[in-house]
Amino acid sequence: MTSMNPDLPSDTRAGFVAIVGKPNVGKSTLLNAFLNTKVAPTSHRPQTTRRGVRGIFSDDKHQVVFVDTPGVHKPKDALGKYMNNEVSTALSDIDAMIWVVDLRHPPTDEDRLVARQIRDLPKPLFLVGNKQDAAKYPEEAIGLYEALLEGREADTTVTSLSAQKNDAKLTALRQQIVDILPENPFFFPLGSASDQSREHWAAEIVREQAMMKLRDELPYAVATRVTRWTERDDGLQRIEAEIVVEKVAHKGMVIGSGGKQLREIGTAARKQLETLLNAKVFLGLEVVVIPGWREDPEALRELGYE
Ligand SMILES: Nc1nc2c(ncn2[C@@H]2O[C@H](COP(=O)(O)OP(=O)(O)OP(=O)(O)O)[C@@H](O)[C@H]2O)c(=O)[nH]1
Ligand SMILES: [Mg+2]
Repeated sequence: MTSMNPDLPSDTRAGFVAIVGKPNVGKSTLLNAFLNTKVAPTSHRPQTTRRGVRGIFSDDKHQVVFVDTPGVHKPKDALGKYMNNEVSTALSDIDAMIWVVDLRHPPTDEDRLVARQIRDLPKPLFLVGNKQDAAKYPEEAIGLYEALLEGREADTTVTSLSAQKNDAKLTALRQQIVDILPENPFFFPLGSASDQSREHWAAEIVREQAMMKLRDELPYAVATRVTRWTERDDGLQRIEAEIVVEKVAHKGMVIGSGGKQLREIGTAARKQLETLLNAKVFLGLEVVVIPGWREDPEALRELGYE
C-alpha cells in the first residue's frame, strides 16, 4: 500500500499497539521510554493515567502508534468506569498489544482481570515484565504471569526489563514491535509524538505534580485543565490552568497554608514544562470547585473524560 499524502513516505509499515496492565506497573513510563520524551504523566500513585493517550514512534519507514491506557481496576465511580472503558476501546482495533506486569510481585486479581481480557485476542502479544531492577525473583515472577495466558493461541513474546532504564533491551523490544507491523501508510505526520493537544498535555503535567504532592484521597479528587495559552513575542509561554476539586473543603487543602502547597505544585510543573518545551514558562494556577465532578457525566465531559 502506498501513502496518498506526498509529505509522507511510501512503502511503509505502521500500526497501533495498545499498552495495557493493572495500575502502577509502569505502562506510561514504558511509553515515554519508547519515545524518549514525556508524552504521558507517571507517578508512584496507582491510577495516574485516566485517558488513552497515543504516543507515536516513527523512523523513515515505520510508525508505531502506542496507546497508553489507564490501569485496569475495579471501578468505584463514573470516572473509574470511563477509565476501564478506555482500555476496552484501546484494545478494539489494534495490530499488537503490550501487557505490562510488575516483576516485584506475583499476579493479583487485577492482573487476572487483564489476562482474561487479552488472552484470546488473536493479535501478537508482548508480555513485558517490568521493574526488573527492583525484583528479587524476576524469573519466578514472569513464569507466574505467563501461566495466566495458558491456552492462548496467538503469538506471545516475553521480555523482562526496566522501563526506567532506557537501555538496549528496550530498543530491542521496540524493534521486535516494529518488525510485526503490517504494511500501512503512516497515520500521523513525521515528527508528531502524540495525538493530544498541547493544552491537554500541559494539563496532565500539572496533574502529575498535583498527584505527587497531594495526599490521601486528594490526588484522585483532582482534575486539571488549561484555560488559556498565549505566546509572547520573546518566546515566553504563558499558561493559565485550573486545578479542579470536588468539594469546597478540598480547595484550602490543595492551596495549603499561606498558599505553600499550590506554589510547590506550580513550581514543579513549570520546571517540567520549561524543560520539555525548551522555553520560559509562566504558569498561573487557580483552584476551582466542581461539586462531585467524578460522578457527574457533564462535568466529566467538560474535563475531557468522554
Ligand atoms: N523500580 C522501578 N520503578 C519503575 C519502573 N518503571 C516504572 N517505575 C515506577 O512505577 C511507578 C508507576 O509508573 P507509571 O508509569 O505511572 O505506571 P502506570 O502503569 O502507567 O500506572 P497507571 O497510569 O496508574 O495505571 C512510578 O513511580 C515509576 O517511576 C522500573 O523499571 N523500575
Ligand atoms: Mg499510566
